[in-house]
Amino acid sequence: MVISDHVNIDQFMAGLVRRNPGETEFHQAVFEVASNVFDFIRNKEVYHEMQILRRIAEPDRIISFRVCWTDRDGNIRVNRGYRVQNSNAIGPYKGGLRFAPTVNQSVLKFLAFEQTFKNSLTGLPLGGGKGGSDFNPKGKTDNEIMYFCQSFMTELYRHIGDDIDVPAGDIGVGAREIGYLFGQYKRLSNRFSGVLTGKGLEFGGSPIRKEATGYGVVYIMQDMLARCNESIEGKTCLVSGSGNVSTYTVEKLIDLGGNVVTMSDSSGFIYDKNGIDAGKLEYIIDLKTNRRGRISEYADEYGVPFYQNERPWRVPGDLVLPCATQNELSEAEAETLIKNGCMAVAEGANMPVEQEGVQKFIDADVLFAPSKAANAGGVAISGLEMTQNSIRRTWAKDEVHESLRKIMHDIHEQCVEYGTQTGSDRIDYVKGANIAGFLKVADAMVAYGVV
Ligand code: NDP
Ligand code: 2IT
Repeated sequence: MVISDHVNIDQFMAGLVRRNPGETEFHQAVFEVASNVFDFIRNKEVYHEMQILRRIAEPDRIISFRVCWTDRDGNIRVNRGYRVQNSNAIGPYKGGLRFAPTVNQSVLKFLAFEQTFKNSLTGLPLGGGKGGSDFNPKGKTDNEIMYFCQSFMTELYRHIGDDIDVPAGDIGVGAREIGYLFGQYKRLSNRFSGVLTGKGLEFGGSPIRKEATGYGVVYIMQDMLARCNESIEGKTCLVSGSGNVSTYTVEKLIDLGGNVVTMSDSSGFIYDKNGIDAGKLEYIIDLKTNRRGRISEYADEYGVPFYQNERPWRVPGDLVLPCATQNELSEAEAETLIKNGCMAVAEGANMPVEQEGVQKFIDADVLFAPSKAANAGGVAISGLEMTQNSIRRTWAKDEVHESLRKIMHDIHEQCVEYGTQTGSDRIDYVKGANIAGFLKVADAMVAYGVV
């Protein structure tokens, strides 16, 4: 007799919630995938028999560890570090590290779960993982950051490796942190290997990696619009965040003729109705990466309004690109954006739009590229960085950039293939990305048997 998981989605979710109490972000991410996949596999017995979804939603392992370090005043500080290794069905675990006080197991499990499908969509041999710490980098000196990174890596290094698990950056982890982490890995292991991505160009980094996520978000937006005979040129664009993903999203939007009027950080947003141009963006990059300043300084510099503790979504705009963090755009804000005439959304951050908000956009026929498709350009170029490291050469910038463009286009096409609605030419990109991402991982798992 076949014992299958022929349960309905409510029963499936009830079990997941019971096994993972209080992990609301994780529940949200699994529900989003499961609601599409359940429908798709209704008549595909093998995925039920092998309990594929149940198994992908249980991480291979979660490593949690103490990170001690000493601050500038000599106080001993204790943080918690994690690595969630979700699935290595199609390649080594791969995904970023996040340093932020909001980090907890639920957030990292949602991110590792999402990463598994995102990485599959890239077409590269990459499994899914995520890690980080509740360490708050804000206001810390360079030395404090370095000591923290060294202590964090002193535990993490025994769990990672170029064929095992390859971390990268995420919120609060950029070029500076990757440098410190890689330096410590090299010191502890006495190996120079591609164990982290997003490295400096001098020590194995890839051209275009720092730009890749943001450029990729705009490329998928461009492809969605092109399918409807539209373009970015002349459109008013609302962007949130002012970190790595946001800045290169804005750079590419400007390049393609978009008029970007908002950017933000966790303290509020600026509204520049004349548009952020290349010169103003240079100011933001210097402000954020070199001076580690706040977006409110832009308002002083250019004489535009700054709205403290507010998010940009009440500003009217055509294209919406949330690039800061999860659940930063609510259902009510989605309704406001729709009322104000927005035509397309591309999620630069991971799961920035709340579940009910996503449904509002889809129901209103707003083009909607979900994060696992829209922001996959970053990890895709990380995958190419791993390839360059293992063959010990660096490809030219143009070559890598062309690969990014092609990978994003392929992701768009996979969404079209699996997200086309019967009897309509509308594409449900959420459904398309979930199913296309699921299939490759699921088929690999079927091939391995019960492991
Ligand atoms: P950064 O640390 O470079 O920038 C994060 C930005 O988001 C900052 O402006 C930050 O403001 C803002 N932000 C962070 N937390 C909050 C919050 N709770 N509320 C409002 N604003 C907030 O990170 P990234 O740009 O790398 O990452 C941004 C998003 O993109 C994340 O969701 C990440 O998972 C995702 N992503 C990143 C990739 C990458 O390659 N880096 C790849 C794919 C996805 P402040 O400075 O005030 O904290
Ligand atoms: O969410 C993400 O895709 C990332 N933070 C990038 C992961 C990576 O390994 O480059």
